[in-house]
Amino acid sequence: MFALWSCTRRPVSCTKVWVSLLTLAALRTSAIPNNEVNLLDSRSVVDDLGWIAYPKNGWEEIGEVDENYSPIHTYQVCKVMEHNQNNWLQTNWILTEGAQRVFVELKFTLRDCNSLPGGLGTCKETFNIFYFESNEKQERVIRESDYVKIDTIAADESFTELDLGDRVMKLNTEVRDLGPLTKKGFYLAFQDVGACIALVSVRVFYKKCPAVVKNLALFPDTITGSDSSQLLEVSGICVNMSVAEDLPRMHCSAEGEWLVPIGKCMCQPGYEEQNGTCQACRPGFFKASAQSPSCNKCPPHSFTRAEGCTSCQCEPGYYRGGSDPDNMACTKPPSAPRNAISNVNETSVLLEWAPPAETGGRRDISYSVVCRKVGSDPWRSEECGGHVRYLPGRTGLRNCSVMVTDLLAHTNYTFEVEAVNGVSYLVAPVRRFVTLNVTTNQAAPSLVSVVKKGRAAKDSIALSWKEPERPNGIILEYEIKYFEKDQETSYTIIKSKETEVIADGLRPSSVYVFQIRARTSAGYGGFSQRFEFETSPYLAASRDQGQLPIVAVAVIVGVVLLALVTGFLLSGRRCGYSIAKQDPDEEKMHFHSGLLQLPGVRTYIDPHTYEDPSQAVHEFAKEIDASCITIERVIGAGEFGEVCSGPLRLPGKREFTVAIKTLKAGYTEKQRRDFLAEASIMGQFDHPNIIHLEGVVTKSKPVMIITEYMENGSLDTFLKKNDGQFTVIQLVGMLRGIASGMRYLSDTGFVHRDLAARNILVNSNLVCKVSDFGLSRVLEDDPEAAYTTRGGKIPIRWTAPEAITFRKFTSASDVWSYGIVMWEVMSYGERPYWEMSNQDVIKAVEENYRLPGPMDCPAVLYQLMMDCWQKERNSRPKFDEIVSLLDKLIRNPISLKTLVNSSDRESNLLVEPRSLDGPIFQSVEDWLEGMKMGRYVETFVESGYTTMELVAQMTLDDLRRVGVSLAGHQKKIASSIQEMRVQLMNGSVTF
Ligand code: ACK
Repeated sequence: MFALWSCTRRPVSCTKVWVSLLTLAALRTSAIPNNEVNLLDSRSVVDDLGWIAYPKNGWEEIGEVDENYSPIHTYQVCKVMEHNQNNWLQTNWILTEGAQRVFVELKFTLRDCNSLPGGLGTCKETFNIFYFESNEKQERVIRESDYVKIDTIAADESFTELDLGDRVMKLNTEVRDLGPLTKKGFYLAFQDVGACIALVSVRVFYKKCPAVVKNLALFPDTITGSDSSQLLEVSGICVNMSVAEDLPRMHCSAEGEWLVPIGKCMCQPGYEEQNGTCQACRPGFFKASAQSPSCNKCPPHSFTRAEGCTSCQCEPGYYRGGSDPDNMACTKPPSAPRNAISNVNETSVLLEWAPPAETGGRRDISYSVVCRKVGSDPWRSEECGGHVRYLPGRTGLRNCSVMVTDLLAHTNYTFEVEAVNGVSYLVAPVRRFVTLNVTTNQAAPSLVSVVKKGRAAKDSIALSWKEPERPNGIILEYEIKYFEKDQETSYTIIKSKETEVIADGLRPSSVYVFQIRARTSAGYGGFSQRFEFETSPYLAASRDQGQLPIVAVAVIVGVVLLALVTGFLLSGRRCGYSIAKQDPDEEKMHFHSGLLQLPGVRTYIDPHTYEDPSQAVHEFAKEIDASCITIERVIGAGEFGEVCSGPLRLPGKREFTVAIKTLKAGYTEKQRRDFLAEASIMGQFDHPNIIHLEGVVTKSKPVMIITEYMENGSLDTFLKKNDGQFTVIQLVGMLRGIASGMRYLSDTGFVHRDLAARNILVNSNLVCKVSDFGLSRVLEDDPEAAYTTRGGKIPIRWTAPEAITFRKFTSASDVWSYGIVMWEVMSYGERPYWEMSNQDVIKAVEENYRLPGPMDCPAVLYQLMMDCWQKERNSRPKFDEIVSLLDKLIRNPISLKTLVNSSDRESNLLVEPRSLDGPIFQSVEDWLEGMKMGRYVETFVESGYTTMELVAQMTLDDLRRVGVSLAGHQKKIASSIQEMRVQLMNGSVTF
């Protein structure tokens, strides 16, 4: 503590002003903010301030030192006892340095007038502050009138004698601003009018926004504006190696603060920001654009070696596509597509393939297809041309498939499927493709489009139509489907070889819907659009029309009867679907809910047609409680799991052994469905030569199919094990059983598709039963089934050529397979075509070569095999004919005595087909006696039927005429004649 000011000379008017050391210390240490620039600071002046006081006895400069002995300049005045005080203190010229608004910070102490004894009348507690602007230093004292008043300053805190005693100093700080200043400098003046003041410090400063780098832009020191609310807009300058994205700007407020930054600078490509500067990217890093915030590591298969790179270079063998971003890895073209397969459907082909093994690191793989037509010279091919259509397109294919349509029928094509990606064009001309060779089939006919209504009666409508625009072959027949409008579930189909037909049996005044389709050897075309025609009203019928039905009925009855007899004699079919032949060229069938309506014939129902397959299982298979079954032994492995055997104990029934097919754990829903589909199919059959289904276990796990147990397992293995052990009659008996089972299947409309000795089971009595219905329609489970060029899986060696080539699976193709089974049986399980490849088998069969007769095979049996292998499927015998023939052979074992010529069974050589000499029927007498019909010998001879040649031509009427009146005898003799005709036709008998 020390005396700042003592006025000992004038003890009454003077007052001692004490300033606490603490306060002085605060004065010294208070730092100046960085946005203030001092123009004057009385505290920092070492020498006298040299301000002018007038009158001279007014303000007085008093120099003191603080505790650090640093000088402190104060101006004091304290003429409180005297009247009319007007003491001025003028500062030196203060340069504005360009500031238009400056601040004056005053620190002062002021004596409380109340604390002064007797001085109250004149004592003041304020003083005034003025300024005067000038561009140069004034050599004179400025006139009072020249000053501009800034303010009257009052003390917030004044002090008293008591305060002094308490040693408490009250320092006031007041800040005033002045402006707008327009001149180079100015003077300040303090006017005292009778107060007791000590001006401890005067600081004059202006405010600025200090230089700053913001958003990579440098904003320089900026003096604030003249107005307290003014915002100065300042443009920044981009730092080194940076560029302005949007001109950077900031606003300098009157308080010296930067506000509202707009725009920014960004480091140039190859540079990144670090602490407000732009630094070059290191080797191995890059920055492609100013917009990227920082350098990035080079993406895979690329590099940089220098600093400041804007992109990375691809490693050798890798490329960057035109539109690939710089941060994407360098990539390669893809390898060729894999596993291409084709599926020919007439003149269309579906090409499918798997994506390439090597995608080159890209996802933009697309495929294109090149189609070439192969002519007679396989080395020369031509592009397919514009008529070929590609769905969805030829190039730019995103999926691994394309449908190519409108190809030429019976033509060889080569398809190249190429995989390309976004860098393939950089590596041209290297092409990576997979090739497919395809031969088209014949196309089905196009749609019948013109259908005309002819004469309409009350119960019939005559129709005629035009041949389809593109028959694509010879039209074999038309199928006319019709039904009463809104009664679609019950419809009729007429087959006709003509382009006109009369649909009869209709109801009067009713609208019927007609659809027609054509068939060629390639199959059916699509149905035409629907045509609606109406029958005439009943009453409107004319007399002629009215009589017509009677005539028609008479004619039809006649025709039907005739057709029945002729059909019986000619076709020999037991359960065909033909119920009435109106015309030799017409065939009529009625359907209800998709099923052919024939009394006494059960039609097989495909379980796949059920929306809910489990419904099919329970409709055709009995649910068995798992507790009734004991699995004792594993007997083999099926596609879906193990095949076991064990006893089945059904309540109230004797225990017996069954075969148990299990569905292995972890199956998918589809596998379960497919597995149970076998039961749904098997459950529909009831025949001694079809494996019998006992039931299914679906309510517990494992899911099981329970069938009868066949002690000798599958036929092929059984025969191999027992090579040469059976008599011919035993073998024929086995074949008869299989044929009988197949006859039953074909009668129900079921096509097996995988008939082979491995799918026949044999029981302890050598009874053979057809099995394996599970996936026999898709053949996925047969190890013999191989993929064809059309994509389907087919057991080539057992399958008829038309089924291999255009998937024409019919009972006739089953007959072909049956011929192969015969061969397997007669050769004791030999592999058909031995070790020939599937391709060679297809080729050989196509060239009309056939398997040779097995060793010791009766000629008649080999002839039957050869008949089963007729190229023309309609020429093959039907299963009922086969059964009859085998029955005959069993009854007449002598016929089996003639064996195949050794020339026909040269081992490992296929033979060209030719007719074999079969057994000879010697006389009509022998023949009739043979079937215990000897009583008719005489009548036959009397009627002129003296030779078997003549007998073979007899009709049912002829039989009646010669006196065979009993229906049973008629049937017996007629069926024998029919059998004879078949044998004559296939050459197994001669006269
Ligand atoms: O040749 P296998 O003994 O006869 O071997 C196969 C195996 O299971 C896989 O299918 C045998 N197998 C299949 N079903 C039956 C059945 N109902 N009775 C006896 N064995 C059967 C077949």
